[in-house]
Amino acid sequence: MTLPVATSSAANSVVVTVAHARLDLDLNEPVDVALEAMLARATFQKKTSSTTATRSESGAEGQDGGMTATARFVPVPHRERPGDDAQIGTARAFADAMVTRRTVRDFSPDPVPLEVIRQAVRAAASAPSGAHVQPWRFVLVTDLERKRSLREGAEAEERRFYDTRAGREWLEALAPLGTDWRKPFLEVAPVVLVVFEVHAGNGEPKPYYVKESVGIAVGLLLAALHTAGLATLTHTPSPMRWICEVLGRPGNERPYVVIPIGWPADEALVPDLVRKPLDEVLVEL
Ligand code: IYR
Repeated sequence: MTLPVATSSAANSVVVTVAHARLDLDLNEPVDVALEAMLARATFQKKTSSTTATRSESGAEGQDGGMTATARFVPVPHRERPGDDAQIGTARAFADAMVTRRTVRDFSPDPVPLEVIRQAVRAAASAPSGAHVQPWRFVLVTDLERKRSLREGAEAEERRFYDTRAGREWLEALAPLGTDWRKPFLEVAPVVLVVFEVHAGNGEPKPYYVKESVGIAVGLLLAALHTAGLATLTHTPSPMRWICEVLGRPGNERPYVVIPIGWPADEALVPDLVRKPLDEVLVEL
């Protein structure tokens, strides 16, 4: 049997279309691994072509009870299974690297390569999200005027917080961190990345588990930036609605966290905090 075959290629992949089945050959992989994965996908698609999953996506009544979307399923991207020792070593090295991360409040004004931030956002945006809606927006601010506006807005809110809203118990909990209403880092740090939750409206679909999804994305973001050698601070002035206006964001976007990014100032100090030991935070049943 002769099948109609067509190919096209981009920088890192070749797309092979065989009788309407699209197969991607990933040239980032060694050729034998890429070919094996492509053939596995071909077999998988053949096996599942008559049983492709469908699911109801809205309350609109149709013959099958609602609109249906067909998900295309592909095999899990191939990854070699490491041996136990190598795997434990990798996990330990990652943990060792992450425990060296400290929240920094005194930044140098030295610039950072913006491509590092873009790649960290790429990592963040790979996070899992409710119904895969990806309800996040990352706004990268380097413009001094905007950073100054962020500082002014935040300091106005923080004055109210420290003067009246926080209450004694909260202020006592914050005392070891040495924070106050002043937020010079919003102006001094070369980059301020503001992360927004994206809600329905303005052409965006209804998201699910927004805080969980954006929280996971921010975790990946902090890990990526730290791995790249940069210092970060998670800043959450409350309320944060005013930030939409300062940054010209639409009403369906809600500020989630403000992250100054840069190098620590030469004289920067951090509180000498101790992390809870593993046997306190991990319960094994
Ligand atoms: N948002 C204030 C207060 C603050 C609250 C918590 I919880 C912190 O862990 C740190 C600070 C501020 O940024 O100063």
